[in-house]
Amino acid sequence: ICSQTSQAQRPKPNYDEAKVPKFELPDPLVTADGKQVDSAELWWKVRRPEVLHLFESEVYGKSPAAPQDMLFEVTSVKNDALGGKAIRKEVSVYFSGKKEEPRMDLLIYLPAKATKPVPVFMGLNFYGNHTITEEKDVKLNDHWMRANKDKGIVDHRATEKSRGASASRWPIEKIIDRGYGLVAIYCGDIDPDYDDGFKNGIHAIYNAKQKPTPDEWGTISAWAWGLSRALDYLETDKQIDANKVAVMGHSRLGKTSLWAGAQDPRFALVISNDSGCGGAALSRRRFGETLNVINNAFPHWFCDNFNKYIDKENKLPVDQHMLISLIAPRPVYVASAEDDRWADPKGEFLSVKYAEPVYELLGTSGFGAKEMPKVNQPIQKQMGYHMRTGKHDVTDFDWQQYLDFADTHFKGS
Ligand code: GTR
Repeated sequence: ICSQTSQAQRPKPNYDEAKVPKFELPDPLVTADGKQVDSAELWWKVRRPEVLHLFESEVYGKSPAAPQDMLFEVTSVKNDALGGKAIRKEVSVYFSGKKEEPRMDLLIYLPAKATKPVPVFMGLNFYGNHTITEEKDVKLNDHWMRANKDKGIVDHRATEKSRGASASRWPIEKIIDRGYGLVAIYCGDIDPDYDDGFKNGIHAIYNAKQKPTPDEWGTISAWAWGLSRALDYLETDKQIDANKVAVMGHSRLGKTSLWAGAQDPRFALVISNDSGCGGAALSRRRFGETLNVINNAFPHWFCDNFNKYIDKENKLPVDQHMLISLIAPRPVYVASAEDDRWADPKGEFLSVKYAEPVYELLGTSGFGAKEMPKVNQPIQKQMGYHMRTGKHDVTDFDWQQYLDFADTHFKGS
């Protein structure tokens, strides 16, 4: 990675709306050769593949196809989890088809009283599946983790102290009570979150001989790829309705849920919680975190080509509203938090708004909002948005909206 700048050289983030530069966004509905996209057919045949390719080659990097022979192993089933209201399963996914690393573990909670396959939320987490639940008999993750004493991570490994450390972000019982399942995966099972030159995680299989080229997958693409592999498993699980999988992620993992949903049309609903720069926020606004900051702090997240646009956002052939447009016509929900200015709430709102023409072209109810709504006033049509009070986090308020949104789109209420 060529353009690392030292801490001292890095510009201060801008939080002043008056200092947001003037910019013109690329039009999701104009093809590379200047044709107006005025039909669904032109969108599907020409423009959508163009936009998808640009995100692959210039932003996140292209991922390989699914492996031929993955191995799924159910390692535990508990029929009376959560005091009897849930069925809990753990499933290991072996990417090479053999019982060897890299391996990704799924933790699955399903409503015990379900009489037919259930819709599920699926989401990556930061410190292992055992951190999302208070249940003590869930397997403790055995892979590398980022340092975090508060979360009980010692020498880059989870300890018993880390059990339940992120439970506030995953209201499992509420999700179950509303008739949904939850599928959890630790992102580092797929690719550990540090810049190791693409030697570990899933990159170890595909990039053993050669590191990714400038247009090939970084870590966000690897995580998104892993989500699709988890969906491959869900398609084999008779207790789950694989046509109703909502992919949800927070922050860097919200960037990932958007990219996963953009690439893989099997994700029926997509949720981005406080995803910010490289997620839902428009790069051209340069508000809060910028391309300069993110590519220097996390050089492994994006493909190397993304560095070309540092401080040259106007040269980007896409902006993040076009990422959202790739999800059309499927329901998409973007959430911001008022105090999370680093993630640029307004830029996140505008991405939804500027993706709306594609949702309209494809005949959906779109978004409908011209101006940013007041705090804690969700907008929910085919596209959803809210800015809640509070900081960068996932709260019960956020989940309340996601559950309501899923009810509308999955249950028709
Ligand atoms: C920050 C990063 C953000 C966001 C966040 C997170 O350090 O600048 O882009 O991804 O981490 O994932 O919590």
